[in-house]
Amino acid sequence: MDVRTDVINVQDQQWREFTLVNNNGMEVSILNFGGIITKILAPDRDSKLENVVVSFDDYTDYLDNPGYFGALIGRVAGRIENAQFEFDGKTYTLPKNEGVHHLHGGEPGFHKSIWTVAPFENNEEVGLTLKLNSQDGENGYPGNLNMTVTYTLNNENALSITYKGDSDHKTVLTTTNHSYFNLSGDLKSDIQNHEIQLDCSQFVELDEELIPTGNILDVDHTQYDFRNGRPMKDGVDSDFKQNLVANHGYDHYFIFDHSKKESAVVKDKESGRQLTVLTDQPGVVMYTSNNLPEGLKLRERESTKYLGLCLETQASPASIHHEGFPSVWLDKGETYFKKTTFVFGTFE
Ligand code: FUC
Repeated sequence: MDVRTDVINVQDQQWREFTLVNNNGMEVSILNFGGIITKILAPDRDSKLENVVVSFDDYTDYLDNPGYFGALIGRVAGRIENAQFEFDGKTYTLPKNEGVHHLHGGEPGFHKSIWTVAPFENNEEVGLTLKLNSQDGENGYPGNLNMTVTYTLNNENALSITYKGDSDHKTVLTTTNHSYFNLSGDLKSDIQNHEIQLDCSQFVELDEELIPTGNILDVDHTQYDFRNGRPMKDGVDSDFKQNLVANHGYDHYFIFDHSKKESAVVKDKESGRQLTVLTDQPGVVMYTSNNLPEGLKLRERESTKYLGLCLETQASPASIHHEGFPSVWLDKGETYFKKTTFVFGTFE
């Protein structure tokens, strides 16, 4: 196992890229800018290592990165309705960076911050510790927040991400990683034939602006029932209102039943790659890149719709305005601790 370090010059900035390598030759590359995962080399059923995430060819494009490729997201992943919230008689106003709403922590959020990174290695794994202090009032959020994110890779081809945070004031926090997975390898095909299994019997209804209506719907008899596996394209071809609202696909928060060890399993028959997601988060936003612009210059090719699958494990920002949703509130002095593991396996 090993950690390689490279220096990347991007305009007037100097970034570092760290590459975690395990004994199977699997590699995960991560930038100190945004904690962005720029590459994951994972084996197909013939042990061929290929990239399984969407990434830019020219790293300068990460300065803009409107799709949040590979990035750490915070303080609050997802949309905060009308970019404001209230507690203790005070209204907190956040930047409106999507219409009248606030998306993915605002600009620059965790995804455009330079994190302090330290590599480490032990008998079981190689990893990185990333640290960031977010000041009281930054992007409108209350409280000084100390964040530590840890990426580890072991010899079982498991990439784990742990998120730890605490604040000196009551605040809101739910973090995630915004990687777009594509198990075909080197973006050979889009993800429409990826088969996805989710341990979820409920999902959150969205309005036309992708804001939760406050209703939680049952997946029964809909294209949202992934409990026994379903190809992603079912949501593309569907005329179910929720799929239409998401621009022909999925962009929804699913609530985990946590009835199984595996919260999500994604399979690509062609390559034989399988991605298993284990998490202690209460749910996941499954986004099938329905709004990915065409023609972006990616590492292997130009972008097209449905090129990546995001599995954004997190709580629900709808909890700020509605009862009964997995909460994003963090009390003063409380420790936020969450872990998600992505295991890259194969099947015959
Ligand atoms: C996901 C989606 C959004 C958005 C963004 C880039 O998290 O929920 O709709 O397009 O990614």
